[in-house]
Amino acid sequence: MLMEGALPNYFTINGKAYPSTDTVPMKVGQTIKIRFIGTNNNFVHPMHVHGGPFQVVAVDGVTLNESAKYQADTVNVGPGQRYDVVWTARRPGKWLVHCHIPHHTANNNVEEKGGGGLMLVLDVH
Ligand SMILES: [Cu+2]
Repeated sequence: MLMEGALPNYFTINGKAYPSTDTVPMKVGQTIKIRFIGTNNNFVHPMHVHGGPFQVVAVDGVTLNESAKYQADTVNVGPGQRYDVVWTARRPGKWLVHCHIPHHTANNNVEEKGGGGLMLVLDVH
């Protein structure tokens, strides 16, 4: 993949690049709250979850009123922004949480297991 000039070629979730990111075991019917935090100063990350939409329940540390909560399958997490989303495990499978920018799911062009960077697996049984 063509990289973007002098931009970094590693991106991390909780300090780890896929496939070293933590896999989260879940059972059908369980929910998980994912807190996306844009901890960098340069990038917007369109964070996406496979396997069905999530509900956005808080933005920038403020819990949304019931009527303001909304469904989405991607949130654009900019520098300093925080999104809390709740995702329900609907079906068994390995569902990816990842950034939609290909460069951000690469590990300096030496990807393993089909990806890298901003990616982790929700392993639903
Ligand atoms: Cu990204």
